[in-house]
Amino acid sequence: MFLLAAVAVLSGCGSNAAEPAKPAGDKPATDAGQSGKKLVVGFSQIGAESAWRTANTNSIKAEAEKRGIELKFSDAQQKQENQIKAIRSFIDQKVDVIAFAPVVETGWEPVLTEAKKAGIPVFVSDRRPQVPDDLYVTFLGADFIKEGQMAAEWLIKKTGGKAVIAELEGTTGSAPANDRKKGFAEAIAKYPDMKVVFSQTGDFKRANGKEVTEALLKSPVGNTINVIYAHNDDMALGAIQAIEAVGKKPGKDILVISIDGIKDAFVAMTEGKLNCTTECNPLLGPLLFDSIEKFKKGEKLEKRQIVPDGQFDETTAAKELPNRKY
Ligand code: GZL
Repeated sequence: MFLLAAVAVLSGCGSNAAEPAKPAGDKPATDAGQSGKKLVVGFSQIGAESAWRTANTNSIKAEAEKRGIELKFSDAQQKQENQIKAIRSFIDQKVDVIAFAPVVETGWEPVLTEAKKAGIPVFVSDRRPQVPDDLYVTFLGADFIKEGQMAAEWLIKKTGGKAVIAELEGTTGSAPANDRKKGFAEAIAKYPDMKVVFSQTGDFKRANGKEVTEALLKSPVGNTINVIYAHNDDMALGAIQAIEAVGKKPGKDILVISIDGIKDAFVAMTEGKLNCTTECNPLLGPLLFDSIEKFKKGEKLEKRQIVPDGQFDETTAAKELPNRKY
């Protein structure tokens, strides 16, 4: 099973993700019960905070459509209480499967216990919830600690291990913010001349990334930094606008590195304004629905399915840009 899961994960990675396996004979996916009725999946999405999230939503909706699955989709506008309400509504509607991307790590045990008691399997997409693993079937998504390490390793090479860094953190309490911070900090810990002197959340949003950086550059510490490490491209792109507004050159006076790999980041790298992005693949639709269909057929799934990461920088962006799908 591991090999199958690995193949599924690898084929779902990067911008030229292999076409997902179609259900046999193009019949719509059913609940795999005797009824033959359409499979009904309730999906609680975090929101629409970034271009990554939009690509993730599009992938999930398109894949459900392709497989003839009835998708009940809820956008929580980044509020946990809205996700909990949506999951409770899916339980009341007796959907076949619940899937969700937890906006933050904690606070999920009660509602996932209700889903378990209702006999509805739960699939976790993108971000980790801190719950006992008998409350969900599988968790599929990237390794965010590794992404933080990869960003740091690129920076160590670029700067020779000497940098004064401002960090734009993702949503407070979210797994990607916690882990990207941890992975980056662990990797630079071995370099005494690499210091994070400022760290503040921009909530994964472009406008917030700009506002936080504007305030930073007006502060005394703002004049000491020569690197901005943003937990996602949207905040990095906002920071780039703020750097330009004070007459400095992003990518040169202040290096800018981030994570996601959205198309706008590749454009910024070709313009010399962004130096590196570590790719975190949002196209999770195929793997999510492959996993659900395997589960409904009684196949065993790995509890953790890691979607591999890539990395692109100012030297490789132009060649890759035409391939970017989101
Ligand atoms: C990462 C995902 C993060 C992205 C952001 O898998 O949860 O949320 O890095 C998005 O762009 O808002």
